[in-house]
Amino acid sequence: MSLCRLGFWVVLPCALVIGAGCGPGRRTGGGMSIVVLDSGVDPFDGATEMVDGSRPPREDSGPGRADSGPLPDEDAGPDPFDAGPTEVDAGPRDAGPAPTSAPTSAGEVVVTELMRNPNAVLDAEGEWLELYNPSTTRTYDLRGCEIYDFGSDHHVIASSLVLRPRSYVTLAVTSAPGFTPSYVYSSFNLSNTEDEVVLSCGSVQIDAVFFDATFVSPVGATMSLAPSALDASSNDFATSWCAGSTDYHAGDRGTPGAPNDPCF
Ligand SMILES: [Ca+2]
Ligand SMILES: [Ca+2]
Repeated sequence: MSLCRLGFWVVLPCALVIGAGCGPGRRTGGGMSIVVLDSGVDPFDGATEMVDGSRPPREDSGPGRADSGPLPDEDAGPDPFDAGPTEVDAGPRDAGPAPTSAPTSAGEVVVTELMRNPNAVLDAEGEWLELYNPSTTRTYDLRGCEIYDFGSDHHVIASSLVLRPRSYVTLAVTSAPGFTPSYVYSSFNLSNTEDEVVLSCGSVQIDAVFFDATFVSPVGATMSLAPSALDASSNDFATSWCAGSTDYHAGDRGTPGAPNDPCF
C-alpha cells in the first residue's frame, strides 16, 4: 500500500488520510489531515506500519476473540463413533455416514456365537455371547437394548455398546470369561441344553435364537454360526451352527469378537 506522510514523521495508510492527495474520499480540514473512519478500507491491512516501522496489532487477531476465525461448521466431520449419551435417542437415522443409534429393524444385528458350556472356567464365569453388525455403513449403539429369554432372564444394556459395521461385540457374564468382553451383563444365563437368546431394541425384536437338543452342544467350545450364514434368519436353523475350534482360553474354543471358524 502506498503511504502518505503527514507533518514530519507520521506515516499512515493512504486510506486514512484526507487532504494529502491520497485518493478518493479525501477531505481537507484546516490544514490538518483527518482520519476517515468509514473509508471502506481496512485501516490495518497487511501493509500498514507504525511510526517506528512495526505493524500495529490487529484488533481481531487476538486469540481471545470469538470471531477471530471462521465459525466452526457444526456439520463438518461427524464423529461416527461418538457414543454420547444423547445419541441413542437421536431420532431417525439419515443416510449419512455411520450414524450411531440403536438398531430399529429386525436383522440389523445378528447373534453369531454362544458359549453355553465353558470347560476351563465355570459357566457362571465364562458364559458369553457374540453379536455381529452385517451393515457396511451403519454403526449402532446397543445401550438400552435388552437381552432375554422366555423364562426369567432379562438384562437391559445399561451403558454404551458400540457395534461398528461388519464388526462383532461380546457380552459376557463376567469381566473375565477368558478374554476381555465388550460388555458384562447380569441376570442372564445360557442353558447347556435348550434356551432362547433374544435381542430387542425399543419394541423391535432385532434377532433371536432358540436352540434345543438339535443344535450343536459342545463342552468347552462355542455354538458358532457358520461364516456363510451370518444373518438373523439363517441362525434360526441348527444346521447353520457348529462348534468353535479356535482355542481362546485354556482349551476353551471359539472366536470371541472375531470372525467365526468355518463350519463346513
Ligand atoms: Ca434369528
Ligand atoms: Ca466369533
